[in-house]
Amino acid sequence: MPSFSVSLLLLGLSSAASQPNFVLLFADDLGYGDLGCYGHPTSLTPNLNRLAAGGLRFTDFYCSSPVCSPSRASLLTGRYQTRSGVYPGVLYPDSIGGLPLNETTIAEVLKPAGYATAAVGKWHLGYGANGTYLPTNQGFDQYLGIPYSHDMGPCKNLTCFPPDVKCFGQCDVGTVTVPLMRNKKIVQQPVNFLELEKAYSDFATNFIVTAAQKQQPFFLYYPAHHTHYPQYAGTRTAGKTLRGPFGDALAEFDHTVGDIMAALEKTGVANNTLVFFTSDNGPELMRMSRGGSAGLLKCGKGTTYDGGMREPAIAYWPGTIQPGVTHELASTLDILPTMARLAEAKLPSVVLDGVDITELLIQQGKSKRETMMFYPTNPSELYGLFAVRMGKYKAHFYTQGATHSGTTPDADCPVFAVLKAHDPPLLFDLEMDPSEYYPLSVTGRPDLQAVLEKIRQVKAQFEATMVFANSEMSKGTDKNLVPCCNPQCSPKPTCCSCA
Ligand code: CSN
Ligand code: MG
Repeated sequence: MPSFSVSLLLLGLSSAASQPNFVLLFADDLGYGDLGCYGHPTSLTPNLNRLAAGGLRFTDFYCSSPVCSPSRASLLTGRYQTRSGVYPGVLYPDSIGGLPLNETTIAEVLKPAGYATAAVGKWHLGYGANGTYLPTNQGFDQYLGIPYSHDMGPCKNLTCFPPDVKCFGQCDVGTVTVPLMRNKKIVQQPVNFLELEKAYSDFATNFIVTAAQKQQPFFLYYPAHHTHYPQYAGTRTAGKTLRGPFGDALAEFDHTVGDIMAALEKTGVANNTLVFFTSDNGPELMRMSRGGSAGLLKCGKGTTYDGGMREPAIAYWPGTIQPGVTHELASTLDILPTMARLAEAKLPSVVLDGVDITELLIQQGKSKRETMMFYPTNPSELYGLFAVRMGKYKAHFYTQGATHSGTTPDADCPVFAVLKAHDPPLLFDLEMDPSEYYPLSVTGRPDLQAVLEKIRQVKAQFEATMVFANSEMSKGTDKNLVPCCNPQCSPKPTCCSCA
């Protein structure tokens, strides 16, 4: 469909809009500097590069948390994690809590509008008693995947390249091996990681082909395990890149992106599909060269510096989104309201933190987002926001390093950089200083004093209306909840192993 007609339809000049399909690609622990199209010299990401060249590439796109589960909760609900209670830290295989079922996910927004929905890959929004929190209870018709991080098990079958070399670092040896679920059923335990990506790719292709044949609009959510620790890759990409295990894992993810694009093109729906790519949080610098890269941004995973939360992002929709680069501010929080608008679906009647960025996507317009709020991995009402970005300025009220950001030469990043309050806040101009190296002095600068004053106002306003939900993580854990393919067996967890 030519872009002008879509624009006209969106402006309400015709009622015959055909609902677009959505493919949401979500990498894990992939940083701002990890893709070829964001400047990495040795990453091999031809398919993502192709999406970037033919689509809109964001330079100032943020996720809502520097760790996984809260970031995913925000992506799927359009709300900060403090509202849903998916904090602090992340969920584990034996966690009692999860993304509360009364939260409305993108899938639950799109289903009533007629969409087929599927999730494939890493869920990490809870398992719970009898699989209460699995994707099929959160608006997804179908699911194939591992319900949490793949290091949350003893790393069986997780041979890294070269095949006789052990994965780098420790996995969780005291719990069950990692299960592969189809909907709510365990179909493999332990997972065969070397064939996993192919299974995901086939699942995604089948889902697209089936929906296209039925002429039903669809939403495919693909949260990848790549490029989370420990890195692994199947035979198609193991040893094939210049970047070692991280590069091979990233190339395998990119291969699946290529398979999904091929399915969209073969079924003739590519021009009616918005493909959106981003990542859940910054790179795990503690893994050194086997972790990701934040590029020129400061620190990484676990911190509220930009390296922890600013992410590569690409929106691709041939004929509708013009190729280009945008410096407008946008966030994972904005995806739900934007997809709802494009699908003409009803928004949930709750407080949303996301804004509709349709005009930014299809008319090279401005973003409605003016601020981005930064909560640490353990948000609390006592401390509140750690940082606020407003326009090109970012003010840090608190800073703190993180275990996940260890090992780089920057002393502000590792866990040894203890919690520090800043009054006045550390102020950076991210356009002139994206690395957050040079705090601005406001002395004798009434213009900057006014900026700080405005940021304080915006922060106070936001915090006055933020209602913290009870923490899901504080519900604790129960060993009996871990996924087991052989539920009555003993002794657990070792007996939870099936062919
Ligand atoms: S995460 O990675 O799930 O992608 O955020 O696999 O924060 O303690 C994070 N953590 C295990 C992890 C533990 C993970 C943590
Ligand atoms: Mg992650």
